[in-house]
Amino acid sequence: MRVLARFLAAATNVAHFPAPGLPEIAFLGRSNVGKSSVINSLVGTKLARTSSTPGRTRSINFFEVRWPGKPRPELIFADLPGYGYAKISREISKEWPTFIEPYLKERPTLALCVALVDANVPPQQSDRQLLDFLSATGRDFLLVATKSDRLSNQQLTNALRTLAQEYPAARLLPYSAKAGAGRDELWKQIRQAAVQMAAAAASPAPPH
Ligand SMILES: Nc1nc2c(ncn2[C@@H]2O[C@H](COP(=O)(O)OP(=O)(O)OP(=O)(O)O)[C@@H](O)[C@H]2O)c(=O)[nH]1
Ligand SMILES: [Mg+2]
Repeated sequence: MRVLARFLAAATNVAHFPAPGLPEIAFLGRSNVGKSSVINSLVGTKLARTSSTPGRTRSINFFEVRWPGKPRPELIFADLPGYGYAKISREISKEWPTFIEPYLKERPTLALCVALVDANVPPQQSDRQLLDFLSATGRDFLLVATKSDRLSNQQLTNALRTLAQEYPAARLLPYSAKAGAGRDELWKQIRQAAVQMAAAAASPAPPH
């Protein structure tokens, strides 16, 4: 599937968030895990800036996504700053409560959190903290194991088994931005989450 996407806004505080409207998909994970690369592989262009140096993305970057032939955009992708690298963790941990945590807790249109972990590294404490935070906040999330192209089939099977043991409640999807593996399934999950949010918005819960 080809989509049209464009940069919408970069926010480093709550006041800069675009007005909530369309269903939003947030991409989260440790610095350098491949968040911006997953976004680029989904849309098929170099939309989000990527880098081999951790800490490239410092703001929440919003992109709107439109299907070809449709008059209006249907989705927002939010590329979030990474966490977990010692060098930048002090800054990020200062920033987290000021705009990232409010975004994850309060954004009314956040339909799905795509939580990325590197399939090449063992489960990390910082990932556990994020997933616990998302569960506690009641956010729907999908666990995506990135850079699967760097592993043999057997290594990938082992890595997925370890992740499934570590996070038994999570939906888990292997992915390679480089090879395109997992792209169709991730799109399916994203569209499903967006449709569910749009349906919920169309039929608000009855008053109680
Ligand atoms: N082999 C391989 N490398 C990847 C893949 N995805 C990302 N990379 C590489 O990993 C590095 C980091 O990618 P980014 O997409 O910038 O990571 P990020 O999570 O957005 O990083 P920050 O914005 O710094 O938090 C880059 O050098 C990418 O080329 C993948 O699927 N396979
Ligand atoms: Mg990035």
